Amino acid sequence: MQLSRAPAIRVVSPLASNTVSQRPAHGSAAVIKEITEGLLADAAYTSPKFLYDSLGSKLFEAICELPEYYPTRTEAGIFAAYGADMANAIGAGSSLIDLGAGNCAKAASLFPLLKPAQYVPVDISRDFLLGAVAQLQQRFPQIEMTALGLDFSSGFALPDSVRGERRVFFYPGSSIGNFSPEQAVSFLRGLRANAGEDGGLLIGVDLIKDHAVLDAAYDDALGVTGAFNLNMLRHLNHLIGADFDVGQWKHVAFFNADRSRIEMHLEARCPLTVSWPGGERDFARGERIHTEDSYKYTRQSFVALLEKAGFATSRMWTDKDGWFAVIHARAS
Ligand code: AVI
Repeated sequence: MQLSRAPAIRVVSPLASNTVSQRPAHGSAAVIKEITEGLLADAAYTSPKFLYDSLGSKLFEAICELPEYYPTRTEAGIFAAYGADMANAIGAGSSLIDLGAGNCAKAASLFPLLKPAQYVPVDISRDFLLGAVAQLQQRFPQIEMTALGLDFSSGFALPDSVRGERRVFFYPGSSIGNFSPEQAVSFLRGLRANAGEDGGLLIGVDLIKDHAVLDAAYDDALGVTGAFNLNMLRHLNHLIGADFDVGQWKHVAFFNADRSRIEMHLEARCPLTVSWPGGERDFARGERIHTEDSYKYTRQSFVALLEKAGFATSRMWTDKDGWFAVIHARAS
């Protein structure tokens, strides 16, 4: 239960108090400002992007292996069963732009069917991408490859090195669910603008299902998702020089049916104070920091979202239980 009482927040000058943290901050000024604003808000929150430091990324990979976390294997099953159908819908010779490509494995498994003319993996970590692309280029020498290191979540324009015709955005993994529906529409509008008139989108979307299945996927028995969530506190300590004590917090995740989303929070186990250079906040026992939302859609509600963004749905493929959908949408 979330406690509703005025939060005890103090913004302090680093020089005016000897109670504030002496830890060094490693984040940029913009990152420190963003995190501080969230921690000092009445209902504290952080952006889910801070879940992904190097340990967080490894924990997310482990989540994808968990029996409870059905999205990864369900989507992989849909690609395996309907990849040829998808290739027919999209056609050979596209420029495949892979958003959040990571190790490029998902897209690469579709190359023999999709036969793109160009492959453009996009990820924040360009160095990581370059290693993966160098290996891929040897396996698929006929595909032109150009890696882009950028944060595409807040809008982007593609450089001239990306072919202008037949641009197909590839956005698997239901990452679209980590945007609010309003943010998702504006993100998809950005893709639509970059896709041009002959472009499209191949996207993975997690669907609403039995709430117990959803709850378990984000609160697994081994506690890997809990570790993933709690690890954010270590990352915040590094970025803003805070003194979060991970042992004082617990992972909370549940499906909020009214908002059609999984919510992840970190909840204070006892009354505590968190300090960092420039700020300090008291948390009551049971008070939470909201760390992530993962929106779940019906087929109809996601098609409506795509339409709002200027896409027309061409085909949709789902698993036999209707838990997950892969959609090909065309620029309408
Ligand atoms: C990356 N994203 C699609 C995952 C999700 O399911 O929302 C992140 C995640 N959070 C907890 N478990 C997985």
